[in-house]
Amino acid sequence: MQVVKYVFQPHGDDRGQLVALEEFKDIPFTIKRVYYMYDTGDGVVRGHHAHKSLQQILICVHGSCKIKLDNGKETKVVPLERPYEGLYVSNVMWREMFDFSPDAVLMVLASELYDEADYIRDYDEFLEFVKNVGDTTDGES
Ligand code: T46
Repeated sequence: MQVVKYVFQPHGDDRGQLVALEEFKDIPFTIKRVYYMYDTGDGVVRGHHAHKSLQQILICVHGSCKIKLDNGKETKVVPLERPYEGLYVSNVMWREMFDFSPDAVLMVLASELYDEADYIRDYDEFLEFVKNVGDTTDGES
């Protein structure tokens, strides 16, 4: 599985840092939705699902967390601990978010509006979906 992590350009000066993200320049899709999670309790694991079509970029804009990616054949754990790094999560990828620091703010840029019908919440169903669609679209080899 190929993990795609973007390193964005911080525009720093003596006031601090600023990161700007533009669709198709820094982000490989149209950004239709932004959401973020914070105040995540100790030991909490979020996610536990995949998406049929949705593509996303996860950015831990404050604090740190870890993302487990599972394409049905392989799993990888990716730490997110810098506000200028973004993890690309393709469709057909099981994800879990865990090990949130108390101050973590995980922001997500999404290619589609919220649609419950796009979620696969059952792991066996996910494995079946992977089998039927063939390889995931994350460029793995
Ligand atoms: C994903 C990971 C990284 C909405 O009303 N609109 C939204 O856009 C989202 C994302 C959620 N919600 C509601 C649905 C639930 O009642 O917010 C509640 C929590 O959502 P969920 O349990 O799906 O959150 P996570 O952290 O398990 O998963 C989220 C995204 O849903 C998912 O697409 O890839 O973050």
